[in-house]
Amino acid sequence: MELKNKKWTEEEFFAVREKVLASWKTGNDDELELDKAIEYLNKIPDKKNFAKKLATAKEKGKRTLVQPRAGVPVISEHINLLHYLEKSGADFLPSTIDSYTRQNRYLEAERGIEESIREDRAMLNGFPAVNHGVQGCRMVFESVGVPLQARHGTPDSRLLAEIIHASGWTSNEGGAISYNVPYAKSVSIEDSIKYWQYCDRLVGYYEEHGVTINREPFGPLTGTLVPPSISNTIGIIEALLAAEQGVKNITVGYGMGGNVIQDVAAIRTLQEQTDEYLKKFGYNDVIVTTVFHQWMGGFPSDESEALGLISMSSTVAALSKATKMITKTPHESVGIPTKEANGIGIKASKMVTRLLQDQRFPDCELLDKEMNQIRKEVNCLIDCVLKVGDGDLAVGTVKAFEQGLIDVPFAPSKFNAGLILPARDNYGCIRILEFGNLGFTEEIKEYHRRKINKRAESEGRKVTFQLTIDDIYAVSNGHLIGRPKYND
Ligand code: 8ZB
Repeated sequence: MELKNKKWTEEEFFAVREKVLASWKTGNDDELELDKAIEYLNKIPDKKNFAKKLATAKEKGKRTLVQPRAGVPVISEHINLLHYLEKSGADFLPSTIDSYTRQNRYLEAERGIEESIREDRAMLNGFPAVNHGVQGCRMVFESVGVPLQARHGTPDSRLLAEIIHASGWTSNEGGAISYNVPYAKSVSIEDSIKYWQYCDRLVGYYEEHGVTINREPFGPLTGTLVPPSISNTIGIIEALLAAEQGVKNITVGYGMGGNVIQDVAAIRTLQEQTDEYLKKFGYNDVIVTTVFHQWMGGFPSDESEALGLISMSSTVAALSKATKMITKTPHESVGIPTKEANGIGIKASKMVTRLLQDQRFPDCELLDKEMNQIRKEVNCLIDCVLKVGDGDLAVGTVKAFEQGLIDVPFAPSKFNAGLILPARDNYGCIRILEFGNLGFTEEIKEYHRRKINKRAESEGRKVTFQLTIDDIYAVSNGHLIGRPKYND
C-alpha cells in the first residue's frame, strides 16, 4: 500500500489484519473477533474506561491524575503488583511491556515466562501481553478497579494493540515516530507510520462501533534535553495521523525539561496547538488531554534526592494543569523498581498534586514569551513537513526525517539525522547549540545562539559540545545546569 495520510478503508484494514493475526498463535483467540470484543468493551463501566476518565478529569480540571509504570512477566505477580499500586493511589494503571514483545520476539518472551516461573523471579523486564493473550490480559483487567493502558516502545504494535484492546485495556501508548526513533535502530519511518496507522485504524473501528479508546503519543522521546518545540511538533503530527484514522481521544505528552517557565509553557502550548491543528485539518470532535512525564533523564542515586526531584516534577505538572502525570520512583537510577518504591513515587507525587490542585502558574511576561517562542518554532517545523510532503503529512514526515528537517537528539535510529545538539541557557531552558539541518528559520536559530552564548559567557567558556555533556550529567549530580563549577 502506498504511504499517504488517508483513512484506511475497511477492506484495506481487514486485508492487513488477517496477516497480523496469523503472525502468532494468540492471534487466533476467539475473543479477537471484533464483534465479540466490542460486546465485551461495551460492558466496561465508565470508571474503567481510560478515554472517559481522562475526558472527565479535563472537564472538571481539578487535580493532575497520576499513573506509574509497572510490569512483571507472570500474570499472578503482575496482578499483585497492580493491586499494590492501585492501593497506593494510582488513578490509572499501566502494564509496561517487556523488550522481547516490543521487538515482536514472542518465542523468546515465551521462554522468559517459563524461566520466571521456574526461578520464581522476573526474567523479563515487563509484561508479555501477546503471549498471555486475551484470556490473560482480561484476567489482569478484571482484577483492577481503574483504567488500564499498555506502555511499551514497540515500532510494530499491531498484534499487541489487537490483544490489549480486546481485553478491555482502553489506552495504547505510542506512535509512528515516538515509538520508533527513540527505540529502534533500523525500522524505517515509512514502515512505522503504516504500523501505527493500523493501530489507530483499529481504534477508529472501535470508535465507529461505540467504544471509545485513548491513544497517547510518547512525548519525552529520548528523554534527554529534547527541546519542547521538537517534542511538541512530533506529538502534534502523531495526533493528526491518529485523528485521520478515526481516533477521538488523544493524550499528547511532554517530558519535564527542568526550567519551570519553559515546562509550563510547553504543556500549555502543547494543549493549545494540538487542538488548533486538529481543528485546522477538520478533525472537530477529538478530545485532547495532556500528560507530563516526571524527569526522564539521569536520576540521582540517593533515594531522598530522587524523591526531591519527583516532588519538583509533580509541582510543575500540577501548576501547568497537565491532565495526567507519569511518575518515577526512588529506584530510578538503579533499574526496575520494587512495588514498594513504585508506591512511594505515587504517594509523594499525588500528595503534591492534591496540595496544588487549586493553584495554577500565573500568567506573566516571561511565560508569554516562552509560549510564543514554542508556538513559532512548532509552526515553522510543521510548515516544513507539510511543504516537503506536498501537503501530505505522512509523506512529509518520512521526507522531513530523511532530510533532517526534524531531528531528535540522541536517538538510536539510523532514519534520524542525529545532527542537532541541545544545551541549556543561563536559566536552564533547553535550547539548541547545533542545528544540523533542522527546519528552523535564521531568526529562530539566532534566538537560540544568543541564549546559549549568554550562558557560555557567564561561565567564562566557549560554546562547545562540552556544554551538552555537562548538562546531560548535571541533574544526577544535583544541579539543573552543567556549570563548570557548581555554585552552591
Ligand atoms: C522510557 C521509560 C523508561 C522508564 C521504567 C524505567 C524508566 C521500564 C519497567 C519500568 C516499572 C517495568 N520501566 N520497565 N518501570 N516496571 N517493568 O520506564 O525504570 O523509569
